[in-house]
Amino acid sequence: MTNKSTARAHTNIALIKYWGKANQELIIPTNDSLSLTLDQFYTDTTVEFDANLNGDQLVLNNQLITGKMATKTSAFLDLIRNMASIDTPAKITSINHVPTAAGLASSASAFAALAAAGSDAAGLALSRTELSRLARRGSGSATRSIFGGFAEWIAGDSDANSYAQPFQENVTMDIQMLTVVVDATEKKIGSRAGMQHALSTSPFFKTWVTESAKDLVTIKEAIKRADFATIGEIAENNALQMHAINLSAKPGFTYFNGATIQLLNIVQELRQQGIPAYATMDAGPNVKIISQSTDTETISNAIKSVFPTVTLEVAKPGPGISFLN
Ligand code: 2P0
Repeated sequence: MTNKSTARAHTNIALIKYWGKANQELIIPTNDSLSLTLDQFYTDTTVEFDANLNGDQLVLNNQLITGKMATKTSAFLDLIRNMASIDTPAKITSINHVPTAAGLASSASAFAALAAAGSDAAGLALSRTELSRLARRGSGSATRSIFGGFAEWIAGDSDANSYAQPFQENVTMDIQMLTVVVDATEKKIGSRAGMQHALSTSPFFKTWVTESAKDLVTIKEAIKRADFATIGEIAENNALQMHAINLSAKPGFTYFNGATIQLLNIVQELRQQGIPAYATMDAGPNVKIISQSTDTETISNAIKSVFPTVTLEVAKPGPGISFLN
């Protein structure tokens, strides 16, 4: 048995959002979702099982980590240890190439890389479907990061049938995410608490689930025919619907700040000028602009005229999980 393995996983941004859990312990979502894996942002993780250790050891970006994150990582490794019938502690070394200032969630790439490296180091030869199921137990969005390009998470209704599958791994159309970082501070309401509160209290939650199912059908057809405008329209509207669920919760809340609204206006104005640009937002105020490479400069200039010091990052479709052994 090899006892050490290194894996790389890229982040993903959902075009049809996952927002709500039917089962909180197993992380079974209330609706299917669809995302684009990105090339620019990824996590490299090495797991080494070592009987000489007193307990698990987590080193993230060259820093020894204790507390909540370390506990969550050990709990996740316990799933792997149970599957492999071992009880050996492990050293987990992880480098996050998701710049903290990018305001992009790193839990997707983090748990996808940990699932792959951990299971491989434990001698489990998991299929990508099995890896996707395992990654899901760490963080819902991680289930989609096993695959490259456009990936679809089938909600399912049990641990066995809730996993992602590739929808289109090799993306040939011109599509990118231009990330606008307006706020790099940690969110006040984590996605786990936010989505559960919205599910329990928004009177529109059921509508969110049914509308997302329709959006998924439309966007998949649009992806197949490389219809950029329809992909963008559906994705922007789906994101706004997700955020409307939060506003309509009791009490209502939002991840938006003033800059988010300003950026939404800029994107709308760009469209009025004939530039196909569409916005999507996750559990934070930063805006990801779904756009085409030919328009990067025009869009960047429009943003910089209002936010001169803002950080912009461009990411293209990226690959699924890989091993660096
Ligand atoms: C998504 N997000 O589909 C949605 C849209 C944020 C907004 O998945 O509780 O960190 O660990 O399953 O995956 C972020 O939530 O939540 C997320 P958990 P996760 O990408």
